[in-house]
Amino acid sequence: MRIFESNPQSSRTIQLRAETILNRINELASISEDAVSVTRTFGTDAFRQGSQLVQYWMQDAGLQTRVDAIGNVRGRLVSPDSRAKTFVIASHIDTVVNAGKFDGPLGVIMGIDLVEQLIRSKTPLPFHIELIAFSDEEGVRFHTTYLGSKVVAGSFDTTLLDKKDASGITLREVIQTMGGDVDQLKTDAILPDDWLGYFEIHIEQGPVLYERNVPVAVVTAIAGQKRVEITFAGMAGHAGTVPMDMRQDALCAAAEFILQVERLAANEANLVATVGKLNVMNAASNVIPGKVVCSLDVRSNQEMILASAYQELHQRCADIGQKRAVDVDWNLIQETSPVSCDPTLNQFIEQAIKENGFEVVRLMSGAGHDGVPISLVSPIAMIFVRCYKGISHNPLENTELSDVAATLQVADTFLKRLIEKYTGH
Ligand code: HGY
Ligand code: MN
Ligand code: MN
Repeated sequence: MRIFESNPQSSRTIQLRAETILNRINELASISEDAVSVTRTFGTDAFRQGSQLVQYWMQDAGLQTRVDAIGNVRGRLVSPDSRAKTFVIASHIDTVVNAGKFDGPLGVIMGIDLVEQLIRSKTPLPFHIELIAFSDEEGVRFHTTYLGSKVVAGSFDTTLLDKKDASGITLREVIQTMGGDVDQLKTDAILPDDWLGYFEIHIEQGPVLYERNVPVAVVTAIAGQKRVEITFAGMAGHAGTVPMDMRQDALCAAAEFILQVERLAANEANLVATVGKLNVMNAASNVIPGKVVCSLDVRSNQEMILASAYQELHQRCADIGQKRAVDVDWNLIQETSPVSCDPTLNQFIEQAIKENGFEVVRLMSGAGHDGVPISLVSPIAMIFVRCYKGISHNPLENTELSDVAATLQVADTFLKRLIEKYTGH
């Protein structure tokens, strides 16, 4: 049975598809919370505007769409077999602050294109396909990641509903403002028995493909991570009158800790650790900082290394606080274990990479992805796409047209082979 009638693989067609994808990337990137950067964080007006555009593209492709209670935009292509399982193709449309254009949207917009080809070719599907634009992978607003994919995976923690953002608005209020019903969160999950698999296309966000001059890679695993919020509480004081040996300087305590974080991670392979946020409360140049809040992000693809680094940093933080008479409040915000991608799905991806004449590169992901919570209920697979010097979470983030085209070829082949396998051909 011919899977694709019109040949989407012809280079002209592929080129046109890739151009459309890049145009849409730019169109979505033009929707932002501010005029100078790409920022669309969970539940903001810009986020909702972006979601509406993505939902329009999904509808235009011929999908039945809906927005679920957590704000995921979902498009469904049903199989003639009502008992079929569901294969999810997804990524996220929320961004970090001052983001690049590709982290998240590339996977969603390419997913729409891939499914549109299946619709156009009238391929009878042996499984349902659900395309999902997740609403909060980055966790910028509430400092908790994967809110959208946790709802779809059925692991959303409803105690988070009362979590407040920096302006004191709760997650519950944001969901309701977006028109969501928090009582729906449970029913928005895809049931464990209904999952066939999960597939995400995402920029590598690292330098390997750029250095090796290869357009795509298959992802073998996703690193585990722990995110902590740490409050250093010392004693605010007059910068001119308090002798140096009598100070309880919260910022110096934090600074000593931050350098210890860097030193520990720099000396341990398979470990990265970052302090990305630092807030000096009631800051003034002539005031000894009394209270400082910082973030800590620790990651490893090895559970043991992650756990021992976390313990070590926790202890060092307490020791610094004790030495400086600064109280330390250590608040673990979220943690995920390292997850493996599915070997069977990865074999299909590797086969598709070879069939299209590319070198097979296998990469572990240091970045977290929505496949992490999904991996608890479904086999997951990811394709990484080369990006400029591996730069991401930065406006310089970029992927070339030719790499989008190469990824389309590989992803088309991957889906074609998967459909053949489940159609029994
Ligand atoms: O932080 C990450 O790993 C991802 O960008 N959410
Ligand atoms: Mn991402
Ligand atoms: Mn990201």
